[in-house]
Amino acid sequence: MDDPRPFASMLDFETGHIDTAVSKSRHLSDMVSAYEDQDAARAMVEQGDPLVYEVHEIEVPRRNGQLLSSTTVLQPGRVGDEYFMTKGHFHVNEAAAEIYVGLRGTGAVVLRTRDGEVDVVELEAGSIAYIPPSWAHRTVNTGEEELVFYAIFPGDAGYDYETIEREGFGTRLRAT
Ligand code: M6P
Ligand code: ZN
Repeated sequence: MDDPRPFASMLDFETGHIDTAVSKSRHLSDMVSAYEDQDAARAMVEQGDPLVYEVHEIEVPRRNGQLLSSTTVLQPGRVGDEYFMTKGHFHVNEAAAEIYVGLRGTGAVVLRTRDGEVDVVELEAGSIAYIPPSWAHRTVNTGEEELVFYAIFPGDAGYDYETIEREGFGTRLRAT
């Protein structure tokens, strides 16, 4: 991909849509193993396979020096008592940090290091959450409306999903 010319995109704070973005959807069938109660997840998949979240990304070259950004629209819902969440990932480039800006809804970012240290940071409209280098991150919607946030991260961050699929985050956010 060529270096882009300067440009501006339009972000709708309500829906999270970005006019220039490329979008992807994740349904529950894409992430059954992320939930503790996998029988409950499979039953929900059979009953219609709900949409869990969409990501709308402004595409730029995936290179050092570029900044990728995206909105995530995470649906409210639960699998058993565990709230809907994103898959979560480490960056392949361990030096790459990330910033989330909360636009709508209420939830949290769950983070962990490779050594298994865990942290949780609240995310709501107006929050600016800082994800330091080397911390895996997953967002969780603990509210009753969509959780919408904008993420900014280095073009060469990369996604390591496998470690989380194997080891999880070491903590789960549940309805009480
Ligand atoms: C945020 C950013 C994206 C990420 C998305 C969904 O928008 O961190 O890079 O893709 O959340 O999270 P995941 O990739 O873990 O499914
Ligand atoms: Zn990331």
